Amino acid sequence: MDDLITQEVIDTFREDGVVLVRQALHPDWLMLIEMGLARVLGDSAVAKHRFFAETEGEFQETVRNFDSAIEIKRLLYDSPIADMMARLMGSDEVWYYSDEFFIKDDAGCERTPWHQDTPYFPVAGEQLCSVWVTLDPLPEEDCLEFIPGTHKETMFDGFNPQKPEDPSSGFYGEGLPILPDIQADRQSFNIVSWELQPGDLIFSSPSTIHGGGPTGSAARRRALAIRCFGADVVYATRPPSRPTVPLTPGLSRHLKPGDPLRSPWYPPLRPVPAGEAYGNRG
Ligand SMILES: O=C(O)CCC(=O)C(=O)O
Repeated sequence: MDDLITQEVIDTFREDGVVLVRQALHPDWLMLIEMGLARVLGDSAVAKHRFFAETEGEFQETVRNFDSAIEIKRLLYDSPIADMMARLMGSDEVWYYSDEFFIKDDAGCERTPWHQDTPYFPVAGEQLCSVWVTLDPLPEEDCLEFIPGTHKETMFDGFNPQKPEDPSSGFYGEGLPILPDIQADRQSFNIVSWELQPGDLIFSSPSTIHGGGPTGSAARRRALAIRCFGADVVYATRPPSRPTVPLTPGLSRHLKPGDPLRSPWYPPLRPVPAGEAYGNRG
């Protein structure tokens, strides 16, 4: 793992808030993700959120698959993903925050609007890390796109998932500035993206501004994002008009702003708890 997460990769992650590591995931782990995706798609109890539901460009998202798919849970305990995140964040301890499938399973699916993730999360701190992996080969224009360096700048309001075509309405509609219309003025921003193969991993800060490519030339774009945090992350509030994402009822009854983000909603991944480790099963 040290040969993949080199000091140069760590420096880029911290400076730019995004870094690509090619062929970092063995096909076994891709198979596990594919099995997890099949399980959540076939499970009628798992809520599927549909974006752009009224248009041909509809795509689906499912969040916190860790709870409903054993494959995603095993991926997080058994694969090197959490170890890579530990190195990138500089934290020996790693907690799970959330995971999300983004399923664009046809040509003509829309873009995921430009946004940051941290406005939706009740968190503050530096040791935050997301990873994004595609199960399908993607041309550069269909990849997840990023604006490096923006993790150190303003936190903007998110887009409203019920109105993704209108980013100007905001998620909370109060308390945070509205993101500029990046898509309408792309040439004014330093946008980066890559041609990708399954197994390539994009690590980013959830505060880095990003937006998801459509399915133009690639008819299929099935991606998994995982978000984790390290020891310096604390509970923080967000504007009260909407709950944070994913829903965590009761969290605010137990934590006050500035408390370390410790709760059963966020299980520890590293060090691997004894009951989840290979070789410790009695
Ligand atoms: O894959 C996409 O289109 C969106 C991904 C995303 O927004 C994320 O991983 O936070």
